[in-house]
Formats: sequence, C-alpha cells, structure tokens
Amino acid sequence: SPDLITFGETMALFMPSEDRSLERAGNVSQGFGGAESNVAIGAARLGCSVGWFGALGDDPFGTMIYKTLRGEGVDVSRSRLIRGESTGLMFRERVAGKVAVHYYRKHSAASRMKPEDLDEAYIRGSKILHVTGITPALSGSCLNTVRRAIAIAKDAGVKICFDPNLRLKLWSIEDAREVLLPLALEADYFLPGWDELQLLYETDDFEAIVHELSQLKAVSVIKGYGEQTIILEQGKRTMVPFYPADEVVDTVGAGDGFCSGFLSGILKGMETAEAVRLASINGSLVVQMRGDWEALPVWQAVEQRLNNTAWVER
Ligand code: KDG
Repeated sequence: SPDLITFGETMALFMPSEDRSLERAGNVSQGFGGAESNVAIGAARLGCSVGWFGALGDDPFGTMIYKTLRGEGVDVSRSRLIRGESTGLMFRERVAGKVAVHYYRKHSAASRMKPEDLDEAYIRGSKILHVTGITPALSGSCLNTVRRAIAIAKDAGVKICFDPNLRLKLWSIEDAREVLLPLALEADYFLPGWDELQLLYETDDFEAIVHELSQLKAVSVIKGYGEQTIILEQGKRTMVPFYPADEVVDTVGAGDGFCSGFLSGILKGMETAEAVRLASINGSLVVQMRGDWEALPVWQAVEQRLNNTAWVER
C-alpha cells in the first residue's frame, strides 16, 4: 500500500476564463478539484507514496480525473469509473471579490460510496489515512464509509489525519457539528482552520477553543489564526508564521496544499513545527495560480525555500 491514503469526491470544475460572473461568462475553462485528491497530488509532487480512491462516473470527466491523477503519480488502483453514473460537477465564480461555488453533485457516483467498497488490506498497509469533513456530508453511505475506514485504520495502528473542511452548502452547521466533532476525537492529526473552529465550537474565544482542543488526543494544527499557524501538541503551544505569498490569485485549495505539505513532512520524519513550515510554503505557492492544485510545488522547489537558498528561475 502507499504510505498515505485518502479518498473522497473529486469533481470536474468549471470557471469563467476571464474575471466574469458565470451568468455572463462566455468562455469557461475546465479542470477538476476535490479536497482529498488535491492533498494526494500535493503529497505525490513532494515525493511521497500516496493513493487516492473514489467513485467516478464512466464519463469524460471521470476519465479526465482518473488519468490526470495517475499522471501525477497518485495510485488510483482502488478508484472506480462506474458505468451509468455521473461524475459530480462544480462551478466557481468570483462575485464582488468573493468566491462562490455551485455544486451539481447530488446522486453523483461518489455520493453512492459505501463501506463495502473499501479495500481493507489497502488501508491496513498504509501509514496515514487522511479524511475530510466533506465526504460525511455527501450521504449516509458516505458517512458510514468514512467511519468504517477510520475503524479499519485505527485497528491496524494507521494514523488518522482529519481536516474538517466545513462546507455549509452541503449541510447545516448543526448537522456538521454532530458528525464532525466526534470524528475529531478519532484523529491523530487535526487540521482545522480558525474560522471553522469558531463555527464548530460556537465561540470566538481563543482560549475556550484551545481548551476544547486540549481534550482531543490529536496534535491540532490551527490554520489561519491571523497570519500564523498554531500547533497544540501535548499541552504545548507553538506559533509558526505564514510563509508570505508573492501574489494571491486564487485562495481555494490553500488548505489542501497546506495539508499535503504537512503530511509529507510527517512522512519524511520531520518534527511537527518543521512539517508546518513545509505546509505553509506549500499553501503559499498554491494561491499564486488559478485552480486548486495546479501550482503545488515539487520537492526541489520547497526544499530550497525551507533552507532559504536562492530559487533560480532561469
Ligand atoms: O478544498 C477545495 C475544495 O473545496 C474543492 O476542491 C472542492 O472538494 C471540494 C468540495 O467538495 O468543495
């Protein structure tokens, strides 16, 4: 099995080619995105052995996703293209400076994932299982699949990484809390954003949230507390400043880029704070280009930044 395994829904992604609304877009560009496959691509580019699986429709979008992930070096051997079913679609636009997303994913192939689809031995043979709070929001069978995958991993001593990835277009905050907070208890690495924590724990009091997180067994990595990341590990608090981005073009995917850097660092044997530095460099590079994962760096590019050596462009 690959060292890192993740799964979820990946969708075809359409965005206006120019800075226009979808209503008046004219030209639309096509790509794909999915929180978990974004993480998989990021880790593969950093040289980690990683597998992603999901159910895709046997349609042009499913084939695009499958082939591109395979081309990126992600193991897709447990993914399926299902005849008669559809790959989910997502449209994104920028309206008055804010990103709006429109999902067409109800009854998609991925929403029908079920626990019996899991390859137990594949999960048991890995080192880290990464799951997000998006998959449990897709359907009851998807929620059960996440729970089952976690149970398999725990039983085999595989570490669990959990990114809540709160998507309020998929469910209410009340439903999300009820499902996601218990999942956080299972995690060895918990990677929430500061904005998500305030919604999940219904407070903006930092100390109150730190107290909640100290009840978890996980190492918590709070993304985006101001311009920094905060690590909570065995009662210790460490702050790591954000790595500055030269230019911010598209912030979607920053969290996934961060996560892929973090997990790659852990797999490479780094201390938590060093893995967070790598995560932060990865996140800063991904926001400089349109799309969720296109700008994710290869290892050589981040290594030079980690060591502060000059990056020779030409
Ligand atoms: O993390 C970026 C994701 O939001 C995007 O790729 C799409 O997975 C996605 C989702 O369900 O919103």
